[in-house]
Amino acid sequence: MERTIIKDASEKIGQNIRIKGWVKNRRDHGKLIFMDVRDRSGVVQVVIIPDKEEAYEMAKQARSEFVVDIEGLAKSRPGGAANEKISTGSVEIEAGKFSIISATKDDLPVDVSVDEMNLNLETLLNYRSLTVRNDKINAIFKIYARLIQSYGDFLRSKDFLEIKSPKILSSATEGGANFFKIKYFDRDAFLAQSPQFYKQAGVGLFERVFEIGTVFRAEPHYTTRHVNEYVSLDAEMGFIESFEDIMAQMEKAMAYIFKFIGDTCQDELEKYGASVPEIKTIPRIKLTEALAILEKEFGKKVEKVDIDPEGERLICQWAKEKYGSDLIFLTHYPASVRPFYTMPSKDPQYTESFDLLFRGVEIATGGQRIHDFNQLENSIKKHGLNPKDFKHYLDIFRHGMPPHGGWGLGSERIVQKILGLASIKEAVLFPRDVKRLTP
Ligand code: AMO
Repeated sequence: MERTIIKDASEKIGQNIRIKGWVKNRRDHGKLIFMDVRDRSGVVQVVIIPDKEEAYEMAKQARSEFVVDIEGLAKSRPGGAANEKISTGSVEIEAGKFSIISATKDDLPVDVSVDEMNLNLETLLNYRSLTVRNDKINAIFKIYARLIQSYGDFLRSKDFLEIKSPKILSSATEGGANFFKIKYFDRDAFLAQSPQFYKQAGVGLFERVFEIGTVFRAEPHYTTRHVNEYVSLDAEMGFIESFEDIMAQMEKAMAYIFKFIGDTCQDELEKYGASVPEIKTIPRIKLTEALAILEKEFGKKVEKVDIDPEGERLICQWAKEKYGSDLIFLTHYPASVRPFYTMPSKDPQYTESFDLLFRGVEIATGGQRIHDFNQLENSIKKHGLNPKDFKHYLDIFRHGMPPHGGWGLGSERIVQKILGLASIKEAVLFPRDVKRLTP
């Protein structure tokens, strides 16, 4: 008999159906055995009665997380339809045949059948191949997948071409100290910190490009917002009038993504009591203004050049109170804290760049780039770097480049902030941090 996916069982009441999945839990009531069985689409209750002798003997051996194959009659579940909150829904299957496809090898280290596992982060991550089976943890990655899907869908609809750039590079893209050096045959190479140079090359080739790709950061920190390998959602577009065009495009992208997640992930969001913001406009203020607000409104002593994590949290709180917005753009970062490729403002102390903050955390950086060869070469020198080391990057600008810019958006931070997860690592299936290279 063909397999029925559990969510379709409700359309087959009165029929014999076959389901396959994992035993979520087993409850014995007198002579009856009840099991919740889970597949990719949902959970259904199965009842096994002693009269069906063979099935009953097999079911007696089954334990949580065994993989099973069950045939039986799909019946309307008393009270189930009336109470949609019953997690296993309105159907019950009365088993006629029961077989075990795969048993668990050892006792389970954690119980994944409960609504709230309340595990510490280490345990949650150490047993990833089991803990993600929990419905609430599983939901994180369904939302993550919708984020990736909607990001691509939006940019394709705006005529951006999807590209994939190399992650093994001959030099560190963004400079700084947070790059991983690797052995590449008989020489050294670096893992890409961002697709920055390649997406700019993409503008010269295709005008508008985007990339969804893994990047690597050798940040030796233990924070709730850094991992050493993350997926960056990048975009880059040509023929802009100013960096306002980029923020406008980004605003539309965020509005689309949040709406899509809201529309498609209601069940998943509910498990966290979470909601997505509804975006109309995202307020934009200069970084210098933000720093002044922090000083005036929160009495926060600030550095004159940049904003720290506490400042980001407070300025988001301010944006929420003043504009009712969960997001805010901070613009015109000082040239001293931006990479050499950033377009300077009329006042060259500042740049045509921005950060996007969401619920207290920076989720994106972007801006206009220098597109003139000579200006770029000078900027490289001004930053104390050697243009010879950037030969291939500079080549991009030899053959005609339009004014352009784009952004890099941290995918995991978005999901972390949508769901209110304590650590970004909860939003990564198999995260990498300073200590963690496994599982
Ligand atoms: P930046 O270095 O600010 O900019 O990175 C962009 C965004 O990537 C995310 N991010 C991280 N997420 C998790 N762990 C990390 N260690 C980590 N580091 C960064 C953040 C951040 O806002 N090339 C520029 C982008 C551009 O201008 O287009 C860049 O990479 O959400």
